[in-house]
Amino acid sequence: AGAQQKNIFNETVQQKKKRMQWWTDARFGMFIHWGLYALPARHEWVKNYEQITNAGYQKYFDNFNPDQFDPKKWAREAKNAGMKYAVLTTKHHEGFCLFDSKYTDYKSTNTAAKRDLVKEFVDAFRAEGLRVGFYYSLIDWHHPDFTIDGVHPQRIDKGTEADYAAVNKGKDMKKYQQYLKNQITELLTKYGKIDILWLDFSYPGTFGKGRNDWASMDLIKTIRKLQPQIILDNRMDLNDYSDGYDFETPEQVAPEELVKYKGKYWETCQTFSGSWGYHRDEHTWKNQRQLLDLLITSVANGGNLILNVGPTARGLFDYRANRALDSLGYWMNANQRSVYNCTYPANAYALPAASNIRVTYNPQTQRLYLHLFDYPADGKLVLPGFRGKITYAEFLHDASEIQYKSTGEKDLELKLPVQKPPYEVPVIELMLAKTME
Ligand code: H79
Repeated sequence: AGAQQKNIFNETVQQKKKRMQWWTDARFGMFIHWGLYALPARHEWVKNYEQITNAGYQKYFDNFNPDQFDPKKWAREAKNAGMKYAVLTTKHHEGFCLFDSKYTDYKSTNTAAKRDLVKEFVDAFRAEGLRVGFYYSLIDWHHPDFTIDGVHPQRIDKGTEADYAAVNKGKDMKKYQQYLKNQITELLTKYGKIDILWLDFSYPGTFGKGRNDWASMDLIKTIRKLQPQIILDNRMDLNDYSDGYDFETPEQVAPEELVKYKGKYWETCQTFSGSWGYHRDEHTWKNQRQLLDLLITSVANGGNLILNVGPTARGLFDYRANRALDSLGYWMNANQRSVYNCTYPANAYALPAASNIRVTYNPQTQRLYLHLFDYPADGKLVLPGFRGKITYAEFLHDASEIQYKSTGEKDLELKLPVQKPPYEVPVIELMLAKTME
């Protein structure tokens, strides 16, 4: 046994499990990255990548006018894709706030939008029965007290230490800490119950920022006090405390890497095309198969997928996002039972990796779901070691029986139609003979 992990609060494992239940059942959410960076439309890090000053960035604030913003439409689009929750950037690294904060003028109410966009988002998504979460950036490239980091090897503006000292003269991170706390308090008190808080991000070290910069320990106490049920990501640099966060956040990783997180609470976040903010000229978008792979492989390893949309500066999901969401909705409409409330099965129900079948399992109904990423050309599917393990087999999308017989010593052979069903990844539902240990 390893050293006992430190903790801040007194929640038991069972209490946490109960608090997390809706989230682990939901499995699939929508991330929404929206801010002034939708105007340049060339990545949400544009201000940093191109070293744009506040003055140079001002034109995006002056021209922000999302005349087609309709969060009810966003909510319907998320719901139709099978998503159960949504997390919106209330403020990204650029510092622009989509809500009517008392603590800054750099906010949507002072633009042509004239409205608290966060409030409208919350109301619209709640009305569609979706859970709501807030992304809030710990990093802030606009706030006057936020210091510029030292000579980091990965930074493109390689100044000297003296240059940084000059830039940071008179800045006071203590004041920024108070700003963080004030704004998070606003977000957690003015919009009703908030289901998720997604703080982003820490990069502790000589040239970075972490818990001492954000006053994380004080902040997490405020968060837990204001919203005791909220589910919190792991980016405030308190990962050495078992309850310094609720879930891990592998960002833009390949599906093959997700097996590492099995047994933890986790959510992988992913983009359609690479950028989180709307990016006009990024043309390599993941196809339906890649998106299904991310979703199904997440569930098959006991985790969630939060898939990002970057709305345009006018407030619409662009046609590529809509096409992708529609394709997921088509699949989910027929196959969602293998996603919601599901997780990985016991090892005895695993299948050889070469079969390219991802297995999910619903502990409540004792059903197993086989996701066929490869479809057998002759319709014969052998399940090694499955003899005596099931009482019935059917396709999930139409509940049509799949006949099977014993083969070898311990195996089953399923007789699938030679014609593949009209789903990129067909799903077989198996009723288990006995309760899985
Ligand atoms: O909001 C989305 C991204 O904008 C944000 N997280 C998702 C959800 C994100 N972007 N990048 N990252 C998180 C990680 C980036 C790390 C680095 Fe650096 C940026 C490595 C080098 C430049 C900052 C400076 C951290 C280390 C040096």
